[in-house]
Amino acid sequence: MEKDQMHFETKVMHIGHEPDPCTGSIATPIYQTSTFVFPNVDEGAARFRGEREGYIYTRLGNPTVAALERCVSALEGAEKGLAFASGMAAISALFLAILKSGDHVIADRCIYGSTYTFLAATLTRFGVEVDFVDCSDIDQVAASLKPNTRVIYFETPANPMMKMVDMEAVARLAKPRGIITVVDNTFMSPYFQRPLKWGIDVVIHSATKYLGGHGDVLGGLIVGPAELVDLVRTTAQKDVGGIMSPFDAWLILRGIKTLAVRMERHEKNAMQVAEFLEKHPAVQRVYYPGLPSHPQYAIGKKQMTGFGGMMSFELKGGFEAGRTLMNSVKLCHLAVSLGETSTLIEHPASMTHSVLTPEERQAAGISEGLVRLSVGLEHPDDIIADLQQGLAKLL
Ligand code: LCS
Repeated sequence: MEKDQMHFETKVMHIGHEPDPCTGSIATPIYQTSTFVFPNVDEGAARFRGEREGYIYTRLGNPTVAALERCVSALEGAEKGLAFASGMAAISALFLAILKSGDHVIADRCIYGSTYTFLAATLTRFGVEVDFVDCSDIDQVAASLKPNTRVIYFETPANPMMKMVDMEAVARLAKPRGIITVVDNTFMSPYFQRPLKWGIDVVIHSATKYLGGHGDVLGGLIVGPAELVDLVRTTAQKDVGGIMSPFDAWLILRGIKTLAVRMERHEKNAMQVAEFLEKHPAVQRVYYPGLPSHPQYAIGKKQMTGFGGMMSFELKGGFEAGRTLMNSVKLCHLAVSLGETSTLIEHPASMTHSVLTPEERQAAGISEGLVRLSVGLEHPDDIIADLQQGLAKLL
């Protein structure tokens, strides 16, 4: 069967997981090596010139890492992929590779804290202009365009407000102007959302989350057009060096085999938890893409095939109520990160988004009392029972 004809559930197990041609090993071997022996000087030189295929040195490419890159790029429907030590290594390398002093970036205000500070504090030191807007309002994006705009960057759904952005509308604005659109697809994974299908140029993943899926590894990926991915590989990745280790690539490849079944269950559990929270008298507001009360519910339905396992919520008692809840849960772990087997609960204002100023958080819609939940794969009744005993203390 041609690989591009396979269903998603088949691709996760067969692309990047081809039996090893040398030994028949059904599990992808971990090529735990720093360097590769050349048969002779001419071959080594040809590989360095890029004239001949073949491995040189693990910072420049490794077979286990390449297997993961093939797998994720196929899942997203992209030409090529590139793996990094973390999501932040992927994001920073992409920007370093494609921007120069004097370029302008439009980014959503509501994004992961370190992505925000990389754009707001680091890139601006090198003469890049950055405007933060609400990308779910296409008129704001259009009004921020400048002749030197090079990139439009956003997350959908966004961390932590679960705000969704109409990818097709943004791509329509960007394409004729030659602006590169970049979407962080960490929250949905390619199982529920494939941004390239809507005209987006580049997709980012923190593979630490749903792709790895088990809370035991950090990683990041960029997927997109071959020319752009090759540019990142031969510049920012080669020279800055934030590469993924072969063992970490192997762990993520192993996790990806169950991506489809995990995402289905994350979503099923999350829907039940969201419905429970929305009805609870101590809860003010729930932000979950699968609830019809979500302000961008229609956009989510259009561009996603499911709603995922992430949500956030406000309690009527504000921050103090949130503190009581987070200190009272026994099954849910009080921890950052997301998209792993166990349910995680955290407080964005003092944790994942504490690097934003209170004014920046307010502009992004992140209240001081917001609580974020990554719904895991436990039995949903147990997750709900744990939240219920914590919420009971607020009544
Ligand atoms: N993109 C998104 C949407 C993220 O949520 C994160 C990390 C990153 C990129 C960066 O990936 P990393 O370098 O950690 O692999 N988000 C985290 C969070 O919400 N809690 O802890 C980390």
